[in-house]
Amino acid sequence: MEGPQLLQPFFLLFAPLHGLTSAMKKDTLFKNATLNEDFSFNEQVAEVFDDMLERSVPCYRQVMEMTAKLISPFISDQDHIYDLGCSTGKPLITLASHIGNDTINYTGIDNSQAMINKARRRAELFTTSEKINFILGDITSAPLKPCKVILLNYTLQFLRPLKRSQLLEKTYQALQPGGVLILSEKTISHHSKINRVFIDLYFDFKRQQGYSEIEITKKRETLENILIPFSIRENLKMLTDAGFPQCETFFQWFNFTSFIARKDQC
Ligand code: GEK
Repeated sequence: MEGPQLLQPFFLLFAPLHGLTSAMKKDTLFKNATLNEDFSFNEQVAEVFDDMLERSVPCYRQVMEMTAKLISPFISDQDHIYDLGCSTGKPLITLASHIGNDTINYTGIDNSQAMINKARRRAELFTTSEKINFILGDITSAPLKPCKVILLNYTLQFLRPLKRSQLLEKTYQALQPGGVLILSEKTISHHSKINRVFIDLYFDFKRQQGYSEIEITKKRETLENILIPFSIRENLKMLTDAGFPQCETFFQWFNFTSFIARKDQC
């Protein structure tokens, strides 16, 4: 996926993105045991966010690469791709370089000013494209133009349940016939023992990523009432209820799952 043959003239400036990755600022936010503030996607979080995500979301890069492969057959020239909850813009900019089609329009939306500032800076540094835009806005109320792909990765889980269904309905309405929604979420199992084992394996993963016990505990406590995961079944039901007739999971790592939902071609 990362060979130079994928780079189109339009994205030639993408090449140093790997350099940027290696210069990512390390996430040590929860090292300080006295940190008691409510979690928000502020300047401090945006600063270390790329490192935080790669060390907190198992197989994050693989899911991004799978997403690029998966959506390619569904898009054609001039299509529009959205990333809702785009954070620092890395997924959308990476995706654009993988797709390598300079007629596609990309829009990232996030309600954190710090994230959008970072995404815009990244776009200036790593692309020459005027077709990648980052908008500050609430994804639950921002209007969406007709589009072929919507990414909604690790963000729906932060919305209240009613808002989740409404947002999925909105994505269904915005997608053109044959368009796809890519949804990735932290998930739970309704079987308590299996759920416990999944969570323990996730904490092992975080330890392997270099997070200490205190960091893991602090982050879990901080996110407890903010990030509320649903099960795979509940997510699939929400997608079906929102109107999507075609839904599949395409990736699962214990308590992390990615889905594809497609609108009929008509
Ligand atoms: C990735 N998708 O790298 N409106 C707009 N943005 C929101 C809202 C909202 N209502 N609620 C939360 N956000 C990315 C990762 S991170 C996941 C997404 C995580 C934004 C929030 O500001 C943050 O940038 C993002 O959703 C969630 O694939 O932090 O675990």
